[in-house]
Amino acid sequence: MAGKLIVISNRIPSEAAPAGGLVFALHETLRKIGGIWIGSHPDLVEEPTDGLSPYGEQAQYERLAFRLTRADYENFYLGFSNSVLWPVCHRRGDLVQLDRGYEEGYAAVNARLARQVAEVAGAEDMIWVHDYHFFPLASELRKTGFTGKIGFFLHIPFPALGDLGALPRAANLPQWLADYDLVGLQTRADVARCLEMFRAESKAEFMMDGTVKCGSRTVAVQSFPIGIDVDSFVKAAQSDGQGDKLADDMSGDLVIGVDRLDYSKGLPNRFRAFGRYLETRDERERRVSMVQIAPPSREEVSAYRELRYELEELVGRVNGEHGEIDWTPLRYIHRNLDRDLLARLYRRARVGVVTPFADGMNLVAKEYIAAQDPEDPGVLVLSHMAGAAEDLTEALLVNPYDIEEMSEALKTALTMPLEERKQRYAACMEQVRATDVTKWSQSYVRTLQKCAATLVVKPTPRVKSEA
Ligand code: ADQ
Repeated sequence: MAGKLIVISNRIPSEAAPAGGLVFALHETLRKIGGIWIGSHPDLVEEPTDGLSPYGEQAQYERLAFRLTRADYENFYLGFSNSVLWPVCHRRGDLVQLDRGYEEGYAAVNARLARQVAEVAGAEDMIWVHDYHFFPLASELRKTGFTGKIGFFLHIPFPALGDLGALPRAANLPQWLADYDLVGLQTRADVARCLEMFRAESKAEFMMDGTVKCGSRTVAVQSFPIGIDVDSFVKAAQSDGQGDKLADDMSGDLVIGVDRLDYSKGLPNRFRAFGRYLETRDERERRVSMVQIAPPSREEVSAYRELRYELEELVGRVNGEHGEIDWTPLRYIHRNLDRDLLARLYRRARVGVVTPFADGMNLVAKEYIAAQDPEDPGVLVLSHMAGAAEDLTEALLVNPYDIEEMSEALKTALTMPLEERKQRYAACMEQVRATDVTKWSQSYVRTLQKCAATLVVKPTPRVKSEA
């Protein structure tokens, strides 16, 4: 690669070798080829500050942070990113909260960040932007005169055309995306929705090579299903360690769910389905306990607080109706667990339940599979609406709106013969390996490198301000 790779994501870890997942993949990519990782500093400031500053470990590549003010956090992060874009992408138009302040905050942070990135980016460099917080970043970078390659990867579902109508007029998604060279999405279904959006755009033309020309720019749209760091997860699941007490304390067979506390994850229906399963189960069968690990997130947004109350009430109802003195059927734990402990819990669980209404991919589904003992694997019950379902077709696929179907799937999973469990596990594991996160990042970077230089208009000269 002639220039350096610059990765931009909202979060940036401070430590040298973060464990697992996306953060691991980006770290490994940068460690091998060098470059810069830019993300937001976790501490808010009162006034906007210019320039990026070094953040955390600087060993094999540079880490730089931009600063968000308290107002940016409200308007850009909680507001436009998480109260407009997140619900639109997760088919929850009813939860969208439009506010001119949110729009202005989102535009201002993206414009400011673009100016700061332009300070450190050379024409030969390649920029890889992550997620919905930064849809307009390429447009803003182009305004500064940056002519190098810019790629985007959306971790969450691409919205359906009908849902895009909930976005304010100023949110020009087709143009924002056309200013990238490569738009990476999780699944083939996401690509289809993105192309549908361009099809509805009068300026867009579909080229012979599959790219989309929109105004003066051409963009490639492809799916790159993200995965996990498979080998390290397999190893973690086999590790010895403290903390398995949680599983030991649970009666009978274990069903596990692990999700950020988010309305897209379908938790209330999952709890209802487990309650329904308990209602219909034969009392003489072995007891089944479910543990749901759900660390709170974005609690400043009202929809998230309301979800928490709803879940607490449901847990009380399920345990009240079905619990015994020596048995709490549903445990609901509100905190982050150590990754190795999580992996061991997955391995102990007879069933993993992943039942979102919408999810870009869902790494928990892949982690659950990777953690299983190939000789005695558990069964994954997976919503067909999670991105992961596109490839994990041998999981027990369910409709997350259908409580009865999910309750029956729990029963099927809990009574599945060993041979069928092994066969389903092997098919899923093959897919989990095929989408290992290192392959994912390598494949994205290679594709971006190969993207033709597509800038058709002559750029305005880049103004480099004094460092
Ligand atoms: P998320 O919505 O955060 O990610 P997911 O893909 O499931 O969803 O990843 C969550 C990660 O957090 C997993 O690695 C999981 O192990 C971990 N985690 C969850 N609860 C935990 C807990 N209590 N303790 C410790 N770890 C916990 C977004 C998109 C997804 C997409 C990913 C990656 O919404 O659809 O798969 O990005 O692109």
